[in-house]
Amino acid sequence: MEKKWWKEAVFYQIYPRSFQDSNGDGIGDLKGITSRLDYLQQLGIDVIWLSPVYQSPNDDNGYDISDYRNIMNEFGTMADFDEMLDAAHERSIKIMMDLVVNHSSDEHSWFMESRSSKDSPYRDYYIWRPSNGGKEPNNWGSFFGGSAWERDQETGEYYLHLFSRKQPDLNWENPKLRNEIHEMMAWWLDKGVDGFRMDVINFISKVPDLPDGEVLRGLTYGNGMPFFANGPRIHEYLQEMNSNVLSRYDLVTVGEMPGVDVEEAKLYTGDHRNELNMVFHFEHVNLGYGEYGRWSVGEWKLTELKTIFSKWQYGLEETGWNSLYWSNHDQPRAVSNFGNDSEEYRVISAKMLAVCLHMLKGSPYIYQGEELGMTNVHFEQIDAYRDIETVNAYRDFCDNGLIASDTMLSAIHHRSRDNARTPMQWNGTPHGGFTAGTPWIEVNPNYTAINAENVLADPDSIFYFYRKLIQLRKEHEIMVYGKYDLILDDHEEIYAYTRTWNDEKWLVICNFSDGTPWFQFPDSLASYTSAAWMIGNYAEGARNPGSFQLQPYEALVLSLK
Ligand code: TEU
Ligand code: CA
Repeated sequence: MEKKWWKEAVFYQIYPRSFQDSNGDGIGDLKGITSRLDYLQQLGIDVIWLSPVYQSPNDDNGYDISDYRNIMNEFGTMADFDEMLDAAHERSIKIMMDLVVNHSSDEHSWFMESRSSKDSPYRDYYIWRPSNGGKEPNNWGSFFGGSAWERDQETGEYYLHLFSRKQPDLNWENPKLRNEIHEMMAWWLDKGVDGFRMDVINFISKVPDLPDGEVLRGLTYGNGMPFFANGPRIHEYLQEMNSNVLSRYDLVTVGEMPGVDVEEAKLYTGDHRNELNMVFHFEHVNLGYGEYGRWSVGEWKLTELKTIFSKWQYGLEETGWNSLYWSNHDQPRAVSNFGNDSEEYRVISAKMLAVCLHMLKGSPYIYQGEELGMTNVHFEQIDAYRDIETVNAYRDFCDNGLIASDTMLSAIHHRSRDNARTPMQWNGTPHGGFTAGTPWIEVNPNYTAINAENVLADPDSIFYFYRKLIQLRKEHEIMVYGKYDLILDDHEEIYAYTRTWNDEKWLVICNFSDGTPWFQFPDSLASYTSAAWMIGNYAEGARNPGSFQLQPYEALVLSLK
């Protein structure tokens, strides 16, 4: 197993729109981020993954890019970006950019050229098809509702958009387009950025004849996933990108990949594959999804979570590398989704989740506010929501009666992407200190209790607990490189595993319940006679190997001898 800086690093995701506003317009910006770098340095993170800051009409908050080489007006200027990059580097913090190249904005000059005529030299930068007897070219639905095709008036043909109609898919079959993307990436890397998180990068190769997808009961549109997720030329495109651009720099890459499985991930991240360093898979965040995906909220079992994580841990043991995350800007808050956000258990369960994730083998990602234990928001009115996916889904599912509106609102409380997008809660002043103006989306009303100022003043806080975990990672190679082994596979409350590195063995025990189950050393660990405490979310103290009772949401790590 090769040692790499990005395996040892801890990542922190910033969603710039919601991080820190510096000029009172209610929208987070680059100067705001720069002003908070000391805070991040104090936390101890190594790399910032910056959600998109490029020029964009913001149909999907920057995931619709109209100019890849300019900064979004609302976020500031290129000079502000350069200043932020330098200020981060001065603090030994790297910047990983979001790269959104499955699609652009319909306001990108390429698309405006492309739609202008069938003979445009840019026509083939996008995916155009004639109508199918007056209808869309195929039955695919878009992720944000409706058909994945839009008829364009100029030429009467349809263009493909897997996301909103303002996010036309780029045509990677065209070598000229691929070359443009490579040059743009090199331009940013030459500027000094340290890597890319690649948005839905496993969608860029489509099965060329674009066959119809299966239509689920009650739905209007078909599922195109089998024809564009991990498509026929995906590995060729990534290897080409690697040889033309990535291999020329010391950088980190992570591909966001809905629908990826561990076998595919071995190909994407395998040691001699020359593709990417890591992927983001969706298996654990899709737990409890039902008939209508995230809008059907079901139960999940701890054994399911353990099975998923273990499959990925063992699967990428010999080759490749895992990314580890509980949440991001598309997911509910970690503590609300996987822990317990009640007043009684919020802090303790947030710390337990931190232990569970950071002790796994892979590179951990912290989503902004996770270090405060920020929770889901429960807006009472649909009008308070801003996210295009949430707003469209409410319309689509409620208008035709597939889901009753109060059931839908409750699903939104559990699963809306806006749970992650309410502003960072910096202090107890109005709007949580995020802005002096009116925020683009309301702050979670619990900001008076849950905020950065409070956690910084409390030595026992979630913030300092994360800091300790990050510190521990710097001091103990076992946390990065140690082999993972699951124990107590069938336990429904406790997730326990060991890490092994040379002659060291660590035992990680996490109680995912509010009960007080007994932990019983398995036979495989019977030869160990002492257990030194490394970290835990209850009082410090060695444990005697054998059996002991856990507190609600207790997590502890023991070094066995
Ligand atoms: O997300 C891709 C994706 O498939 C989902 O996570 C998406 O958020 C949606 O919930 C599907 O139901 C990426 C970005 O992370 C997301 O913010 C963008 O909206 C999307 O791609 C399009 O660029
Ligand atoms: Ca601003």
